Amino acid sequence: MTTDPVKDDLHTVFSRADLGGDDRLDLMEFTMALESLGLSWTRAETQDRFERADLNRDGFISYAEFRTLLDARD
Ligand SMILES: [Ca+2]
Repeated sequence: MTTDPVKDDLHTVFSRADLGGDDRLDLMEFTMALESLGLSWTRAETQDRFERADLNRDGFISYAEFRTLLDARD
């Protein structure tokens, strides 16, 4: 339970995009998450953000990495 609606929304977006249910997003799932946030990045931008967001370079975006990416956006 949290009182932070933005955090709740982000977690909902993350969970819905996480089709594999493994608490991490691959590039396709990551793209879906961005689309549901209304972020219209090109394929190249999405790929670039994905690689930047993947801080531990495991090829997937964890929720912590997802949060870090979105907290850092302008
Ligand atoms: Ca990662």
